[in-house]
Amino acid sequence: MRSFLFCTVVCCSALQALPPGLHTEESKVPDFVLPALFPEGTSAEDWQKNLRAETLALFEKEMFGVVPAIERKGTVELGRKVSDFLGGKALLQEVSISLLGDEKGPKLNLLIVTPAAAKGPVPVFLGLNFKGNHTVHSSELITMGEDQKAGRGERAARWHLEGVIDRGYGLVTAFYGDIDLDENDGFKDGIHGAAESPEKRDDSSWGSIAGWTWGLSRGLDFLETYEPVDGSKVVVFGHSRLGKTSLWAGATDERFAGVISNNSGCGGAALSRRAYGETVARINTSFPHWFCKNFHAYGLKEDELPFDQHQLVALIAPRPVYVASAQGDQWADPKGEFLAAKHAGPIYQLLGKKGLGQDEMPAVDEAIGGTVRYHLRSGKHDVKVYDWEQYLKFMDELIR
Ligand code: GTR
Repeated sequence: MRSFLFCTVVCCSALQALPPGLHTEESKVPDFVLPALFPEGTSAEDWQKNLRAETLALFEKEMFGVVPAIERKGTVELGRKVSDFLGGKALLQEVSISLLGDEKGPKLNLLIVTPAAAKGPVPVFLGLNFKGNHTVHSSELITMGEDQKAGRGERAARWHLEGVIDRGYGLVTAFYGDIDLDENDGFKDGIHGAAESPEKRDDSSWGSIAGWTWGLSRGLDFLETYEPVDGSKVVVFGHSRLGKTSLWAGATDERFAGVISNNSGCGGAALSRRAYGETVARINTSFPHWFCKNFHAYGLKEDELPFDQHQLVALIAPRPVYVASAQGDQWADPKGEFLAAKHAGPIYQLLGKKGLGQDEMPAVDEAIGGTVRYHLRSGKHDVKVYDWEQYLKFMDELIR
């Protein structure tokens, strides 16, 4: 009873803080019908050969935007190498990738940390960070990133670096602003402006999430050539807006062995049609640059979307995917995130894998699932040790 009362109080206070027109009340969720993943009678082969590509193309055109043809002549410069990092248990390598092979164009600065004791190439987590590589651990050996306002190790709690290394995995990260600054600047800066003149853009041109995603794939290009890493076991990870990005990266680049999407919310794993917490209208007002212009037309018209976010999760099949929510993150609609993971299940079954394996949301702090996994962590919008413990298990059981 006590915990029920507590939940009521939390929900009410979240509600008061919400902007007008938005809510976190289950009773206000409209009735909706989810678009079918595939027509009845579809075979695994039909999905792989045609339907998957058709679904992907819809998300491209109507939501994340189409990436222009970019001549990939990225050049790589090896930077700092430390063979006794973290007291000798890890190898650190920094790498700078000129994304367009042009000294003046954007550079993706990767921080790669792998276990020193590894007997061969290791599976890794690859994820963009919000504030610079130097924020993921307090060590002075990490080159200070672009955003020098952020302190060393400021975001260490979100990265669990030593725990990852101790378990035998690697961690690879880069500042997301290396690819495109998170600003609504008419796509003049970053990879968009460098790859294509802003005048050439149309309503289906790529937004920032597609830009970050494209950059992650360039990171993967390098990891495929870097000996300490097993390029066939790179799991793309992201939190919040970067959790939306990790889902899109897994959908667009099938070389990613798995996807982890932490508290991704609207435009990520949360079903748009629920319009609970952050809505399509709201996200396009607050962050008009994240998606393509076509997506803006679906504000308050979620029913007209030709897809919903369960289909984004389905695009990752048959590879492992983890969708994680937090109880105090009602803005991201935990139930909507759960439902997208659940309703992606039939694709996994079609391809011979197990989806979530249960229809009801699990209890708080209980991880569930087969190849599709889900949990609802207690606490706020964040990445905590509990989340990482589940992601390490996911690595052990589904990737390693
Ligand atoms: C919020 C936004 C969310 C989420 C989050 C984040 O302001 O409304 O969609 O992505 O930012 O990325 O931190």
